[in-house]
Amino acid sequence: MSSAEGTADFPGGADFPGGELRADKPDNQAAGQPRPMNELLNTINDPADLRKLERRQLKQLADELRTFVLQSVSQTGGHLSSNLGTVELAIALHYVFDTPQDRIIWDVGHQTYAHKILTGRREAMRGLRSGGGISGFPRRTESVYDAFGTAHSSTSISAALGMAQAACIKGESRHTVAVIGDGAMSAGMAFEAMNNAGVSDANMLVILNDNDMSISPAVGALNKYLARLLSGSFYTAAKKAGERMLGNVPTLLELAKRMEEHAKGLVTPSTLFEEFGFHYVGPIDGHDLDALVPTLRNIRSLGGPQFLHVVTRKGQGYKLAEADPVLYHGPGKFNPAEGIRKASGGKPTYTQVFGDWLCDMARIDSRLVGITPAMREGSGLVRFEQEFPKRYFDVGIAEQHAVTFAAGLACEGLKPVLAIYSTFLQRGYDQLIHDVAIQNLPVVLALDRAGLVGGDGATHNGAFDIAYLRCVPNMVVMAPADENECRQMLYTAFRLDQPTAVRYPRGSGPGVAIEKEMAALPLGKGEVRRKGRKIALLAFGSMLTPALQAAEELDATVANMRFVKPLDEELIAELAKSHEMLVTIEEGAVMGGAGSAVAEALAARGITVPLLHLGLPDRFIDHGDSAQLLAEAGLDKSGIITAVKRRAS
Ligand SMILES: Cc1ncc(C[n+]2csc(CCOP(=O)(O)OP(=O)(O)O)c2C)c(N)n1
Repeated sequence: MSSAEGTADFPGGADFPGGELRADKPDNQAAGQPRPMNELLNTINDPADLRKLERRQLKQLADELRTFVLQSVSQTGGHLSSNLGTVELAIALHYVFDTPQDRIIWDVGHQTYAHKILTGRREAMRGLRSGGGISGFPRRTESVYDAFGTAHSSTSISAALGMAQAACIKGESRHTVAVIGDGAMSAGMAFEAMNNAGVSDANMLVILNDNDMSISPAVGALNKYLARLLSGSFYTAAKKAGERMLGNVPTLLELAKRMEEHAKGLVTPSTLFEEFGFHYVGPIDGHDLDALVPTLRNIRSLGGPQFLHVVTRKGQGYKLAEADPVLYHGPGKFNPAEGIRKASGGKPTYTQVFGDWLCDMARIDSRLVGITPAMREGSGLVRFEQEFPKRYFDVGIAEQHAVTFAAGLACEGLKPVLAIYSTFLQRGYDQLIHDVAIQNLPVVLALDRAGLVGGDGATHNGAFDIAYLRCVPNMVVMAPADENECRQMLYTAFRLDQPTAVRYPRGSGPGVAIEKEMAALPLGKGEVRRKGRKIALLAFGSMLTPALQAAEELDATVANMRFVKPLDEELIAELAKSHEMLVTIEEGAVMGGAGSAVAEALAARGITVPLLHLGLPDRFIDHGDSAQLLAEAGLDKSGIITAVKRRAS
């Protein structure tokens, strides 16, 4: 059993043979008597309750909590592997630190379910990620224990440093802790913060939660460095070097040798973080409460920037997730005893349409290279990596770098296709303007999750790309109305000699047959899909389907605009002349969006016509069911009809 709905980060759903629950046996359970369900967990309504427990009880609590997380996520969908990996860490942090007075900032925040459950949201987990329910990420408005709102990665160290410095300035004595994964640690922003924090005397602790995974296997030199830190041989060498250091007074020759070793980073495994000015402790087992609790207590008594390296395992305690943490990163609902089962049949998602196009195009044109900032699965690049490993680049969680890296490739005559979520391109905006657009480089941006994403909520909605892209000179921006148009637009984009974005929504489209044959669309041309009277609906991308439905009742003309930029100004002028009202409809922020572009075009030609702009309102849209959220925003058939009738009356 599985729902096709995974997290927005991840599609969810694939075949897996029968599963098995593996909660590690609690200590005293071996003796016989089964315990009441959630015996301890049910007594924890906030961390003060947790701090009343004896240390020896924490293991039982961890077992109960882990089982609760698994059961809960299997019923709501959400992030699983990462949350099974942070159970002990969440317990130890709230046990040792005086939360909420002390601040814990979770990076990304997708791994905070145990933290949520321990901080008064056990029952609320039932409504996780659904309309009106709690968020899948930390939210300051949701709980005082959520010290900082997150969902995009690698912000925790900066925020923690800000809070630690604020405490200093205000003369408040408290601890600030950032918990960051090895994937998130690979982003430039994390290092910018380390660079800043290391020379401060801020009392802050950075905990590196190292599970050797991003969503898919972690990539990059930092990852290799961390692996080296953990490798036995490196430790042995470092230990021996340390022993020699502590031995007899060294000769000059030995000193010179040690200096060389030190310069090479061979003497102490903590070189990198210590060179940044942090006091490094670790690595320790992040599932061993007997190691975590005393270590955190010790560190709590130290001043200045501290760095604790903990090693955890994604999916810990649930066999199937341990074996395939990628599959269980962000599943939909599933039966824990069976594991995730692929939802059979169904329409292809836009992500799949993109992935198939990429492979087909790569076969035709050897200049094509594919780039993902750590979203291989979510962006549909799994097959491309297998078929074209040398032309595939996972650059880590590094959107800024990804954009400029694409620019570099384009400078040398390659044709980079950057697969990136609309929301994450926000990170690479200056790079897009400064490195790609000013130099008019032919980079294709395959913008997935453009529009509302559902369960992941406001942080992940692709609401702003139309507005932030269309104002950039040299950009071409297209929005496909169906799957086949998506394929043809990607092809069109690839053939252009300038930066081009194709923005498509999460999930599947109307189910139009996909033509294998690729043909370029005329640049900046829309098409009339239905002829009606008085009212013309100008639909962009995904909004064509509800526009056509609404048009039946309104007897309206419907244009599939296809291009946000360049706009089909001729078509707009024509429709303005032949209709009494124009209605623009887009799945993007209405302010500065495609509708604004239409208004600007009309104004530039001195055409006045009653105009109605439908799109996402000027407020952040929370998590919930995508279709319902669209309806609430008035972007479904009945919303369009109501808005048009209201305006026309
Ligand atoms: C800026 C940004 N890019 C991409 C993502 C998508 N994303 C969510 S979790 C994740 C992996 C995080 O890996 P890590 O920090 O190691 O945490 P883990 O899940 O392994 O505990 C990614 C890439 C994101 N949230 N933010």
